Amino acid sequence: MPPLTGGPSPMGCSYAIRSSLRSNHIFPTGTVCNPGARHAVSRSGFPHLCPSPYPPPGSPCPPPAQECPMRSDPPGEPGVELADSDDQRELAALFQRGENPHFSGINTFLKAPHLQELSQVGEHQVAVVGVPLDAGAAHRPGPRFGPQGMRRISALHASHYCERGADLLDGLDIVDLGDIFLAPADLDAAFDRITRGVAYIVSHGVFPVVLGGDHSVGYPAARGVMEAFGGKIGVIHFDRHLEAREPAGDRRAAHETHFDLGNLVQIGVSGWQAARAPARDGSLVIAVEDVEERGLDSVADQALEAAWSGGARGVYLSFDIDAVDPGFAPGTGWPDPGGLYPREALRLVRRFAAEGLLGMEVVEVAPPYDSSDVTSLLGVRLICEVLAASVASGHLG
Ligand SMILES: [Mn+2]
Repeated sequence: MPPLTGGPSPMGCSYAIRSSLRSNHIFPTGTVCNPGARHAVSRSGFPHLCPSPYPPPGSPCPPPAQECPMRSDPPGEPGVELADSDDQRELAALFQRGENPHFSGINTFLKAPHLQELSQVGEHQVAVVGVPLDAGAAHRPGPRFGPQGMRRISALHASHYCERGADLLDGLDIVDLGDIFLAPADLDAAFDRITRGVAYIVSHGVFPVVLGGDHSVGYPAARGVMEAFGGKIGVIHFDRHLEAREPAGDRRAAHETHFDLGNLVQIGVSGWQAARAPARDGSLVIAVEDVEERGLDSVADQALEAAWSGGARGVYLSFDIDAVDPGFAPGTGWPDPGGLYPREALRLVRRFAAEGLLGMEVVEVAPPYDSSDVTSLLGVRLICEVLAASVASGHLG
C-alpha cells in the first residue's frame, strides 16, 4: 500500500493522514496525539483520551493539531526512521517491521507491541489479552484457537478508520500482553487466573480487550473487572443464547458484590435453544425481533438505560460472536440462524462504546469451523469499532 499523504475530512477540513508507527515510513512531527496525556477523568474514573485530531462526521473542524503534543516514545518496533546511522538504517530496512506488508510479520493484535514487561502495563491505555479456553463450551469446542485466529487476521486492518475519523494507533496506546496461562482441564484454576489477569489490567487503569475463549470466559473476566473497579457495573452481553437463566445457565455473576441482574442486558437472543421470557430473573432481554421491530437506536437506548441503572458506574461489553447470523459468522461453537446482521452489531457496539466501557471481550470465535476467516475478522472488527468509538468520543470508561 502506498503511503497516505493527506485527504479531506468528512467536514472538508484539510488534514494530513499520518503514516503509521508500525510502518517503515518517516514519522511526521507535530500532528500526533500523546497517548499518555491523561488530563481528565470520565464518569467511571477512567482517563479521558487525548482527543482525536480527526473530526467525526458532522462535527466542527478540530483545533490545530499542534495543541496535541507529539508522541515521544513510539511503542512500535524500531523502524528505519529510528536508526541513527546509515548502517543501521540499511540493516533495519532488510527485515519486515511494522504493519506492511499485511501478510508478513509476527502477529500480535493489530501488530501492536507485545508487552513483555507486565509491570509496565499501567503505562499504556489498552491491553489485549488472549484467553484460549474452551473447556466450558456448551456445544462444539474450538474457541481455544480464537485468540490466535483473531490476532492473525487482525493483520488485515490498518489503523486509520475513515468513517469515524479515528486512528487507533495515534489515538490510543495499545499493547498485546499475550495469553493468560491456562492449564488444560482445570476450569476452576483457569477461572481464577482469568479473574486475576483481567483485574491486574483494570487495576492499572488500563482498558482490557479479552480475546476468548468460549463464553465461560465471560464470568471470570467480568468478575476481574468488578473486583478491580470496585463499583457497581452493568454488563451488556450479545448472544443468541440466554446465559443467565436457571437451571442450566450460569447465574454466578448475579452473586457478585458489584453487580445485579438488573444491570444485565442480553441482546440477540432468540432461536430454539432456550425459552424466552427470562424477565423474572431481572435481566433485560432484547431479542432479534425487538431489533427488527423497534430499530437499533431504540433498543440501544433501552440497553444503555438498563446497564447504567441503579447507580452503575461503568459497563462491561461481552460479545458472543454467535449473536451474529452464522451466514456471517459460521466459525462458532453453537450457530443458530436468524441472528443479527454485522452492520447492526457494529452500530450497537459503537453506541455503547461512545457512552464509555470498562472493557470488552469477544468470545466463541472458533476458527476450526470458520470459512475464510470471516468470523475471526468480524471479531476483530467489533473490537476496532469499540476502540474507534472510544477515540472519537475522547474517552475510555
Ligand atoms: Mn452463544
